[in-house]
Amino acid sequence: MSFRVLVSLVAASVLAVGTCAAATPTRDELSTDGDFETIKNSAQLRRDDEGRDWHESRRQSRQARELLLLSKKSVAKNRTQKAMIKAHPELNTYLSQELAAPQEGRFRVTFEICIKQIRPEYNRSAFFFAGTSSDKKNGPNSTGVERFVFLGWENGDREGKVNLFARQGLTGWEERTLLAKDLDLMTWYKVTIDVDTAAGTYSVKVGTAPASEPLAAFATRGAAVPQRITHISFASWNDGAGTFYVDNVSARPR
Ligand SMILES: [Ca+2]
Repeated sequence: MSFRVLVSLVAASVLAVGTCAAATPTRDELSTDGDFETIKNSAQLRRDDEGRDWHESRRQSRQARELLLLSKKSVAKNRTQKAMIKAHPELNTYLSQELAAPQEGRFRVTFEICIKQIRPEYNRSAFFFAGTSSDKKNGPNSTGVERFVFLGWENGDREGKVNLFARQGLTGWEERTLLAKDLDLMTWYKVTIDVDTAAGTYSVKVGTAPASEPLAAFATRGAAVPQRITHISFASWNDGAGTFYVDNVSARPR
């Protein structure tokens, strides 16, 4: 097994997010309700309302959809509202949103994430995707051909630690690229992703650590990488189950 560590990050250099101020919406914002503050309850968060909004997009079953929750309690010092996805070893749950316009060039996505648990069976979860909804089934980012940015988390070597990884090009799980090692469970981290759709690359930064070198967009054999990015998604899978929180999501042109 060989995985490349692109940036030699030590946990200490990755500053965790202390407090979570509400994101200030701007005219340029490609996403909406990034701070989850105006969402009333879990039912509203899951529902795909008129216009662009957060919703559970995989629609596997009622039970699967109910694993997406609006959390109002204090989580690792974040007392504001946030989204939560709960692990289930047989179910898939997606929190997705359509961007204000398809992105064919350069844009940036930022979010804060707090991992509670990555289940050990597959040792991967809390996925983030930027991609499309091209196959018209199971919602955006549900199959490989729809994915451009492909990030996930796995348990670290030591109890309570997690690693952030990317899957580049046609690589399998074993050839994943480690982006940050030995971060802490139940700690908020800010992740910044600079996408260059036309170039087929993106870079990832955690906290104030240096950005990774350009990563290749995810690819599937015999299919083109998405040329227009229309959706962002967070997910837990039946074969990659985890419990995690997300807050202060923003997508903007750059
Ligand atoms: Ca919030």
